[in-house]
Amino acid sequence: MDRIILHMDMDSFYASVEQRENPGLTGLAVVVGSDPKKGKGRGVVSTCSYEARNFGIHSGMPISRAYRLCQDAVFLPVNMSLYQEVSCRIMEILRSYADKFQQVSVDEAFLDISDRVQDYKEAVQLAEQIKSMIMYKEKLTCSIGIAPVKSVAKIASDFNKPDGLTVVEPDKVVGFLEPLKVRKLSGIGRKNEKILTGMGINTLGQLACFDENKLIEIFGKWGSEMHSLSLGQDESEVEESSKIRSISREHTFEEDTDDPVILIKTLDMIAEKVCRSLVHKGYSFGTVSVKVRLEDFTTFTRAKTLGFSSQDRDIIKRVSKELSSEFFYGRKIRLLGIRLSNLNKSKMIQTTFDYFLITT
Ligand code: TTP
Ligand code: MG
Repeated sequence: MDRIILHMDMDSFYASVEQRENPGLTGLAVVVGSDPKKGKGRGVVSTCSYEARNFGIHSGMPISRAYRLCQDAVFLPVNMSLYQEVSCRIMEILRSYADKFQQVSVDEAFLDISDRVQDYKEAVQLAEQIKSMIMYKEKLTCSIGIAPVKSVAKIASDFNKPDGLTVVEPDKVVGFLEPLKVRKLSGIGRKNEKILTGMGINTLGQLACFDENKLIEIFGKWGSEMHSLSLGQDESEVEESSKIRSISREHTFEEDTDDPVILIKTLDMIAEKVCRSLVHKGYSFGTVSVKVRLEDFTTFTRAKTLGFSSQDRDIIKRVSKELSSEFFYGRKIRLLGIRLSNLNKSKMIQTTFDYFLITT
């Protein structure tokens, strides 16, 4: 029997939460990012409201560029503990609507609703209920895609944002995918897109018509997978994400260095990245490890267990410096890395000065 899969993704998530918290921001161009300093900081845009998107601002853009595009925008720092708390509540709402549930990121989840509804008409009603419930409880909008497989449901939720609801019934899947750019397929990033367009493949329809063996020659196993996905064939199940054991990031220097300023700056940068990934995946950590590889490739690791669970990037920065500083003098370093382990899925309660983590 055909499955019915629902994918939900919140609209301009961090920015919408900020607008909800401060109704004075409704209808304004709001940019949320690290180090915003009223548009003059050196950080990047995490996300922005749809009003700000009209000016060409988007995630990943330097804050300074966003400021040049729209000087009237309101620039806000990332209040991750708040978004995480809202995310936890939204995920609880979603969980109650499906037997099989899979949270994919802080604002996105799959639900297998095959056992809850008889057909696509009922699926639409269920999606409308979910949207109303999220609006009622959290005063936020989301977009939903419904399709027989996960990859198509995900594309569908993005199809008519914000506040969208897009349904792709089984007999419409091939026609729906056909005109879309290859980049719409999750897994095809900028690099693969460039290779594909170089081969004359711009759309998923063109990818579907392309010789699968040639794709395998170029991309290996992934070539065969992307070919199936372009035809809307995706067997993957909705399942609770298997528990991740650790999250790590590394940096190899272009030139080996013993400059403590560069080393500390790099460690901070790695800490930012690894923390972002941790929070995005909805985890807290109990242990920080560092990896230091010297110019002769000897590699050292050091670890510290906190005794509590945290998502605090300053703790990652402080502990990783503490653990690696013994290597920062006299010897040239080739690579630095940070690993967070002892991970827990976490719910957060915010207090005035700090937040506590409740492990679920
Ligand atoms: P997305 O769902 O990709 O974006 P969004 O919810 O802001 O907007 P959309 O309506 O297009 O879905 O990401 C969810 C949150 O993750 C987003 O609000 C902020 C964060 N994020 C980053 O911090 N950096 C990034 O580069 C991206 C893409 C998202
Ligand atoms: Mg989103």
